[in-house]
Amino acid sequence: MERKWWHEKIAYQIYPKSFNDGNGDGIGDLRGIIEKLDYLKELGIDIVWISPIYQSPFVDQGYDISDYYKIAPEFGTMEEFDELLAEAKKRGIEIVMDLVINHCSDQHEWFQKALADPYGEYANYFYFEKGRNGGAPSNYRSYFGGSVWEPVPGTDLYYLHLFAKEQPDLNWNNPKMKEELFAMIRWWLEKGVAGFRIDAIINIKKDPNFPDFPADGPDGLVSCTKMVEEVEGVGELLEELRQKAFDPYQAFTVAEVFNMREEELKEFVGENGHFSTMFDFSAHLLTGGEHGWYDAKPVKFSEWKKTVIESQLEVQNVGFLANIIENHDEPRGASTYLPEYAVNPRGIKMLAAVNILLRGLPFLYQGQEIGMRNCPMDSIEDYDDINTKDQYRTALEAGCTEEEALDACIRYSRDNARTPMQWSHEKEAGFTTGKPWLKVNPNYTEINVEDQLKDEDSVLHFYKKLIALRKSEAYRETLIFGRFVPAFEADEDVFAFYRESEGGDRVFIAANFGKEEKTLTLPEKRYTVLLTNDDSAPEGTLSTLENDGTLCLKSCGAIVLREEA
Ligand code: TEU
Ligand code: CA
Repeated sequence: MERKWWHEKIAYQIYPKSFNDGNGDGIGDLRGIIEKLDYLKELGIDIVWISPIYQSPFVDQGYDISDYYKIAPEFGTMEEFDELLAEAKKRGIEIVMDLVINHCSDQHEWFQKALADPYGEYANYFYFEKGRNGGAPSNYRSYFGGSVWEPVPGTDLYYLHLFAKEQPDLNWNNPKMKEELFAMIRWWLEKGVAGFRIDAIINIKKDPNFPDFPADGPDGLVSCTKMVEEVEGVGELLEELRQKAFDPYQAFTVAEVFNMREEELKEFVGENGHFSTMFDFSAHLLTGGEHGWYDAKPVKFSEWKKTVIESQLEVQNVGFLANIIENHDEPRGASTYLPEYAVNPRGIKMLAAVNILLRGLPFLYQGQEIGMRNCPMDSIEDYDDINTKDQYRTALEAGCTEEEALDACIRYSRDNARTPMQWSHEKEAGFTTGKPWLKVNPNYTEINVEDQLKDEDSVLHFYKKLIALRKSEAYRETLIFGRFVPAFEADEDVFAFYRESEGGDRVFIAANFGKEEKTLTLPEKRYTVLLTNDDSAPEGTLSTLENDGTLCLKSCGAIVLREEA
């Protein structure tokens, strides 16, 4: 595998609305991000992906862009953005923008022009299609519920939206539209951003015949993913995107791809693939229910482990994926992937050790580094997210009580990850001096950056140590580029693996997700403890490890060992 600058980095996702409010209006902003660059640097972050900051009506929190060339006034000005870029560069931090090009906002000039002239040039920037049999052109359900087709007023046409009706899909069969997008992408790269996180990109290829498929729900519709999965040829579009927009600047790209065919992995992230990397969503896919959040089951440790291991083994022969335990679309990792008895600092450190030391590019999501948890809301009114409102409705329609429907949102809402970052135990968690746009998790008095900075044993310090270990001169070769080799796979409570460099250096990582103490017998060698979340075994000692290689791990214990030659 050819080595790239970004392989050795640690990335961090900022959800700007909830990160840090610089002017007291209750909404996070660019000034707020600039203020925290030193904090990120100190943590060991090299790449920052910022969720959309473009001008937007915020129907889907900025994933509905009304002007790709403007900064949303809620977040600041273009001058502030330039300042952010410069300040980040000074600290050796690269900025990655969010690229939302499957759709734009219905307030975008293109769509407004299309509505004004539904048979004109701009209508062809979108999918304006004739209805069939007195109804919509096809029976697809949008990601946010209801038909993907919305009538174009004053015509017998419908326009396509795979997401909300305020997010019309852009027509990638239109060369002119594509050139406008490519030019926009180059404009941002010219400014000095390192690259993009690419939103929902697999959806850009449509079957122009929009065939119906058998319904898969009581609404008589079928998930639009069906068409996305069936249609051929997305690769050609992605290649064109890469060659015309990213390659001239050697941009770093990390794609959000669901519904990829297995055999396409190489084409997507292999040598000369469409993208630098993609998120590994294999674990996330375990969290969904068949019909919605209401019928989703808690993730079982055994399944999660199996999934992560399979993905690691598959990818290492092909490329380098981006590893996450949470993002702005998912509930908090600590609340999702840990058994209840492990949702505490010790268990969260265990999860961190396993996640950060996997092969791949770690992406932390804001607040993960202090172990932020899901935030239960008291009623559906307290939620802001469009997806949550749809899932609540879906649950009720499926016969759930209001309490059950709310319960599903409490477990799976995207707002779980969108509550304001907890900076301190001051009012509103130090996020704002005003009234925050979304409720602050009441646990901020216990879980916040300021307190954790003062506590050497905190989750935050543990993350710092993990990151530092990964980057250290002595272990980087093994922990970044080394192979992933699973160990003790048959033990149903243990997640353990080696990272193995080409030169034969080995680091062993073991975590006991079980409730009971575990004893593992390692090959008879000498070992050095590099890191542990076990307070009784200070770093550099061998106190949990006997001379005969017997390793004792308490419940939620995690240890990183170097195997001596
Ligand atoms: O998400 C794309 C996507 O596939 C979503 O359906 C995702 O599975 C869903 O949010 C899970 O509940 C991206 C963005 O990450 C998301 O925030 C946007 O809402 C969406 O695109 C539309 O731009
Ligand atoms: Ca603000």
